[in-house]
Formats: sequence, C-alpha cells, structure tokens
Amino acid sequence: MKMIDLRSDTVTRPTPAMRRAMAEAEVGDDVYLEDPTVNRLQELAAAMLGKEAALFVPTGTMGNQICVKLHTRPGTEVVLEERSHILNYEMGAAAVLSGVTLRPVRGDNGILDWERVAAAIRRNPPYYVTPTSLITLENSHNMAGGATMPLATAREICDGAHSLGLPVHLDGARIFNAALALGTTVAEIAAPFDSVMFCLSKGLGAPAGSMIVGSRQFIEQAVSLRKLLGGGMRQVGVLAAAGLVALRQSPALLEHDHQHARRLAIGLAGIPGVSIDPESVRTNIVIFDIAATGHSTSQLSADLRDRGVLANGISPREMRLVTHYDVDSDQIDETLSILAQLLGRP
Ligand code: TLP
Repeated sequence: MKMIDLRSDTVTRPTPAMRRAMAEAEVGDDVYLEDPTVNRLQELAAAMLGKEAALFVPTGTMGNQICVKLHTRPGTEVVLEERSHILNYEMGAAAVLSGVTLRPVRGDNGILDWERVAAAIRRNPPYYVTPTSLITLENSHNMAGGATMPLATAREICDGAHSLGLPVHLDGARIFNAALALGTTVAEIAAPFDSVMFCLSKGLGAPAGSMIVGSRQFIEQAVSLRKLLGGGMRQVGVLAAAGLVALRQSPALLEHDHQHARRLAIGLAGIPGVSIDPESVRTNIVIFDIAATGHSTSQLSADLRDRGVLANGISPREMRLVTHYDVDSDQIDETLSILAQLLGRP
C-alpha cells in the first residue's frame, strides 16, 4: 500500500532534478569555506532574501538557535508567540545553549501585534528583573495552521523593537509559503528583520538543510557558532546542490500545496463535529479540532494509518495535515473520503 503521508512537508523526497544535481555537484571542504556549491547556494539565498550574507546550516533548529545565541546574552529573555516552534519544539535549546528564558505571548490565531509584544518587553528594568534581549516571530506560523503575518504588522513590531534597541529574528521555516499567501516576495518579508532562518527541507523539498541570512558581520559570527555546535560539514555541496534546485524550482510549485490544503479544509468543514474555518487556511497546513466527533487524535491517527494515510495529532483534540508536492489531488480526495468515513462513525 502506498501511504499518503500528510504528517509534514519534511517528508518530501528529493526530485529527479535534485538527485541529478547532487550526483554531479562540485564540492570542496566547507569548513575551509571552499565548497563552491555551498558558496553558490549562500549567495543565491542572500540575494533572494535581500540580505548581505547567508549560511547553510544542517537544520532549522540549529539555524534558529545560532541566531538566538548571537542576539542575546545569558540571563536575558526572548519574547515570542506561545505556540512558536522555538518555544515548544526545540527542546529547551535556547535555555541550554544561550542561557535565556522564553516569554510566551498569545497571538490572535498565532499572530502577534506590536501592542502585545510591547506589553511583554522589559527594557532597562530594575536590576532584579529579567531584561528582554530579543523578539522572535514565526511566518508562516506552523501551529497556528500556517497562518501568515501581514507585512505591515511585522514591520510595526520590528520598528517598535528597533526603537528600543532590540533585534528581531524571524523563524521563516516556511517563508516561501508565506510570501505566496501574502502575494509578496521573501525579500519583502525579510526586510525589517535582523536575521531570518528558512528551511530548504520543508515545502521546497530538499533532503536536508536550512539557511540563515543577515548582515555580513552577523553571518561571520554564525560560521564560528555553527562549528562550535558541531555543524561544520565538509563536502556538503552534495546537499547544497539539492538546495539550489529547491530555491530555483520549488517556490513555483507551492501554489498546488496551498490549493490542496484549502480543499482539505473545505471538505473537513463539511464533516459533522469537525471544527475548522476553511477561510483561515492560507498556506499548506491544516489544523482541525475533532473533539466534538467523540474521537481522540491518537485513535484517529491509528485508524488513518490502517487505511493508508499518515497524519499526526498535535493535541488530544487537534489534528494537523500538511500538504506538499509528493501528494496529488486524487490523494487529497481519498484522504477526505477516508476521514469522512472514520469521523462519521461514533
Ligand atoms: N517543524 C516540524 C516539526 O518540528 C514540528 C514540522 O513537521 O513542521 N521552525 C518551524 C516553524 C518549523 O516548523 C520547524 C520544523 C523548525 C523550525 C525546525 O526545523 P528542523 O526540523 O529542520 O530542525
């Protein structure tokens, strides 16, 4: 049975063009900064994001954590949204590696605004109060169903933070999905931020790798920190080659993923007891609440697996489906009919 894998867009397999590019990649030792393919990837990423420099890192988590560490000092605090990846899914790395605490703020469906961020900032507090050193935002917001932050909102938060002397980092793991949904470019989204991390290994389909972008000085410091964390790789042009194909070819393919997600959301909204607002589904992530159907997400995941669909619960009542280029529209329809059958039964 060929499984329909909707657990994440991380499950995408490299395209034939990526595999060819990997096989033929020109390589060198990247710890000496001599891998020509890595260098090309970094130049292209910096140009596309409109920043001075970029760095290839093994994972999004390492990229985020390098940025958190470079922007902060131990004993300070990072303000972020309460469902953000840096807070919930990076295993406390910011505390372990940077010695910072994380102050969660609730967004409106995951989307923060300057008023909420400003209320959480402590600038020059009394000596016994933890001062804020960094703001991080997430766009698109994974656990808020791929919600996107409007450009003006992000700009206002960044301007407000900068006026207080605070840097802002963007976890843009899915920044290309956000750009498509917002009808803008990744450079426009990245513009007000001091640093951005984005992933090649999610909807863009590369087998591994993420990028961080920022000023030349910031990226030079990031090179040392990547090595310290064990992320200095050698002939890693074989992976960067797939990343180059991902950057050049994959953004144009994301439209299908967004249409598929919308189709899933509309279908799900028609199943009695399922709670989801299809209008809120703008990118490739669909989160829906099944509590009123009387099913648990763990049982539903197991039942779906038996029928050939892989999907995870993110809480006892919420399921997450993520669309990507390895799932076609017939498989989306098949998933919907299986979900309707399973959830239709008590
Ligand atoms: N997200 C994964 C899981 O870790 C939840 C997924 O399947 O969606 N930022 C955001 C917003 C992410 O969604 C992820 C991965 C990361 C950072 C971390 O990237 P990796 O997995 O490369 O460390």
